[in-house]
Amino acid sequence: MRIARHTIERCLLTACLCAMLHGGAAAQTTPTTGCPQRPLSNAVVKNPLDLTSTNGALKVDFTLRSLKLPEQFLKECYLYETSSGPVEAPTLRLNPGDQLELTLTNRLTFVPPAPPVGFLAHDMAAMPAPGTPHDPCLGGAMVATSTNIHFHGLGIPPKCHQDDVLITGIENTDPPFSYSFQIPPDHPPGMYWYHPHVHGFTTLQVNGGAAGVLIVGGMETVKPEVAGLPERVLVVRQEFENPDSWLAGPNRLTLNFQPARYRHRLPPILQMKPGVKEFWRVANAASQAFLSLQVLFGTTPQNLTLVALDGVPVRKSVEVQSIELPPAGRAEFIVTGPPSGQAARLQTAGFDTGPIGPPNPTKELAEIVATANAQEPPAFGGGNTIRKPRAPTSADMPLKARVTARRAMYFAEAAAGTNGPTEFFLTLEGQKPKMFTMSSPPAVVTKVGAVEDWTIANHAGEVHTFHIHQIHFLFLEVNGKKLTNPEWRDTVIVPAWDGVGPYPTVKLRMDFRDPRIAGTFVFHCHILDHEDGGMMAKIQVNPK
Ligand SMILES: [Cu+2]
Repeated sequence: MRIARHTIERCLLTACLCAMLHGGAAAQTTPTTGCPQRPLSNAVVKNPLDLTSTNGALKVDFTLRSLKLPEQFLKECYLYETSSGPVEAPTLRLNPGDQLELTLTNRLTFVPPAPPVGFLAHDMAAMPAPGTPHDPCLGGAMVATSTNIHFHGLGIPPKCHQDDVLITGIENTDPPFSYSFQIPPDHPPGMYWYHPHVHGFTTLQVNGGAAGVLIVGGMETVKPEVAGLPERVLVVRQEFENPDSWLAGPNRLTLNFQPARYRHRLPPILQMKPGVKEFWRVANAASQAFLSLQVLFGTTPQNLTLVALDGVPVRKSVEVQSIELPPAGRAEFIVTGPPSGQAARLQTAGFDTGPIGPPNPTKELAEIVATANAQEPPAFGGGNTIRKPRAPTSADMPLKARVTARRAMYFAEAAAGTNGPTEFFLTLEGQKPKMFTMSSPPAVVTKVGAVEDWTIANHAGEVHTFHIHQIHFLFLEVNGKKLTNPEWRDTVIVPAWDGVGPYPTVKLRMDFRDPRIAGTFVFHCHILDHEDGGMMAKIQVNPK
């Protein structure tokens, strides 16, 4: 039996447990590798391909592949076949009430030369018995070539074939795997995203580019000011020179796969018509980078009209000059094109990640060029006759609801042994700090109908981000200070501890009232190397 080289390498790490697991499967198939060319530097930025539902349904076939050429960044790509060849990471557009049927064929081949920290501790528990026919709904090997999909932010059930990451493990030898779910008819309109969520390997796959956008239609019915504006979909990703990307190292940002200004590379070009408004929808699909988005004319930050955060329209659109987006955050806003001849740019103004946080400097994401014959993206929402989505209102917000439980938890880091690698923890007060493993028991047990206040502290000298699957929460307070306009979020920044003062905290109102979200799912830090490193916990929501 021929055993693939990566299997041998992995076996050296795992005392050949994985050879038993693979049962020779890796030797039987030679998955086709390859990803399409990504755009070159300094080109005009284009929206990803749109795949739009018709008659209440969207059917999509994806193949996930990888490619690593010498001296090039790793590619992990969601491929969609079109008549003119494969296209990477299209935007999925569905309306509330629509059904998504997505088939994923996993043909990943890339295995990094070194295992992620804590690999054995995390992943052995998920292995099926040797010789057992593989059922992706019973977990998998959870190796670098395993995968699954998380639909970040959607309020859908935590079930295999819908939005589960605890038992779903699709191997690169498995037949096509189907995801099938309904966007709830009362789902808010906005920008969501899909990405792999294989514990221990999420960083690698997302850094390789495996991420795309899902847009729930109807924003124009809630925010009429965006109707008819040219609509841009912008996805910021982060690539690391070292594909063992849980190790910090040189990295760059990309905008719709085009490198942002990096070393000698010139930035992408956003063409706009002078003085004309556009509707921008930006997803931060970086594994580690915090964005502080600004549009500058010369050196002057411009007003941006913020209409939605994390896929939910804000209650009142506001003018801002800077939008902070943690990894996984999304912002939707209106931008006015610069006057003709005016130098302008889209940048991230940098972010202070704390005394021990990684560098997160100012970076130019794109040069904005105002020209009368600009290549504008298509107008948004023209002639759309979807059923009216339910706009979130203050009545939906459990601001005055009876709080059924209060919980406190904290992010913490520690070196393993005296000089070992950093271990990452997310721990409920009163529980023992443990790195997450797939077999960890739920840290929180609650039931449908609960409305809980969670206070999340940061005991580490670097920023963390809190994300929970399946639900949104109301962002109520930072460091004990009430926010004047609490909004729905699914990912939130927990500031770094300065090593001297009290631990920074955020207070969130967790809304478990939706009966669709009964089940077991996860909450974690969305800095993906922290998540892979153990900064995650389970919650079990029992049916009412
Ligand atoms: Cu973190």
